[in-house]
Amino acid sequence: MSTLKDKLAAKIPDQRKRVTRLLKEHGDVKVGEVTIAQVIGGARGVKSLVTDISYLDPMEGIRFRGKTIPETMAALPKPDGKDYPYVEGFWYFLMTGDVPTKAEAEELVEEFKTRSQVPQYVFDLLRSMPRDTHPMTMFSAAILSMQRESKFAKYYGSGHFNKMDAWDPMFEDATDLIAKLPVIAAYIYRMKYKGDIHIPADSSLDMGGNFAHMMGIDHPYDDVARMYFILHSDHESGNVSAHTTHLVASALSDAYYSLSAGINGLAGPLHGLANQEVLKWLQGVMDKLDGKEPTPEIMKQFVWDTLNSGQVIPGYGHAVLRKTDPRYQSQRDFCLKHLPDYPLFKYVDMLYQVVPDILVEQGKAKNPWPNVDAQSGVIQWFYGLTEYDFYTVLFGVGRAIGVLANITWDRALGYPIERPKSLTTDMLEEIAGIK
Ligand code: HAX
Repeated sequence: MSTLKDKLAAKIPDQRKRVTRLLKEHGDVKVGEVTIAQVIGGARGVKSLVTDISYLDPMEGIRFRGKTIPETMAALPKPDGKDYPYVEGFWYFLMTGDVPTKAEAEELVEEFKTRSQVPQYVFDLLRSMPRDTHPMTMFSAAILSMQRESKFAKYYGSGHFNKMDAWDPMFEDATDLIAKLPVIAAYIYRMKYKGDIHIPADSSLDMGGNFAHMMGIDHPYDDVARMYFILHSDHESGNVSAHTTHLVASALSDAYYSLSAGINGLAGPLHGLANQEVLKWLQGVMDKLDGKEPTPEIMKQFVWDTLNSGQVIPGYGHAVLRKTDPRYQSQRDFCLKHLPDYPLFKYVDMLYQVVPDILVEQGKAKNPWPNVDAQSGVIQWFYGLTEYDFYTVLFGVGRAIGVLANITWDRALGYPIERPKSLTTDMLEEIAGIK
């Protein structure tokens, strides 16, 4: 048994006690009320999920296990000479809430290598799909195709399933998946965009380093990968990809079914696909300007034209956040350090200067500030990854870390099948007193 699994096993009983006490002794205490606007409006703000892995404060932004992004990056062990932490150590941190030592993170690096072999049939499946299939469709299909490997599903079908032990095979599936996802992502990328010429994994490298190597992009792209996977991992439980993964897993579907479903949600343009949309939109602006640097006036006009044509400004606004997303800020800091004079970064920065005021003037968006997706594409573009329809796959590799940690804990705490109640429009009218 690995050190991480031992640690997890030791933590689960206490957490079970806390949850059981809340349920049994305080189950009737109200946590809020639900309005008709919330029922119709996508359950916005309804407090009906629980997770200890991350928390999103509207003004402060995300905290992973209680730590802000800068605190997380500073606390976690890093490979020698690198600026960003081991992704494997971050997985340990999300799972346990404890910062691993460098030795513990490196032990996981080795363990991930033993789990990273992707079955040949996954590559065969990817190769059988039309080459112009969206990479998110390929990514989701690849994950789903591996469902036959699920240890959780085998355990469930073994005839001696015990709810109290179900976290163990879920943990196994989750770890297997995270170890394989960068290999699958890099394979899709090189098959679709790099002449189908593949670069074998380098077993001396950690996840971020190996991903950059398999993508064929030099340092500091390894640090970009570490930063990117960590930043995109978790954003509490209500967002579409996290909630979908949790919802599907609540039916005791295994991690493969659940993650594939969550990835499909991430592929929506109002969610993860927004990062591709930002770059597509910016490229459109650049083309129209024929490479000339835009003035704020010209940029404002493009923003208004987009809004007036009925579209949203991708990368701006958020369902929970009410300030600049610290994930945006973190990537902006990276840009200021590594690519301050890059023209595309200047476009992105000019958007930051003009969009919030325009969204406020338009008066619709509750949050006029940029989210994570407004800044991430420019970094990828700078390092040669200009195929923007691939960006959401990168997001998906990162998001998997958070949602898989969550569904492992879902099983550890025995959370039940999710089943909110629906009403009819007639009933809402009666409740409103208009019928
Ligand atoms: N541009 C134009 N209009 C916007 C807007 C934006 N960036 N953000 C919100 N609005 C509009 C909404 O479309 C809505 O209009 P209607 O009343 O006509 O329907 C109105 O403002 C109120 O919306 P809201 O309450 O502020 O926002 P929601 O919680 O409904 O939606 C979204 C949150 C992120 C989906 C929204 O801000 C949006 O569409 N943003 C652009 C797409 C985007 O960047 N998505 C990625 C978000 C982060 C993420 O999940 N990453 O994966």
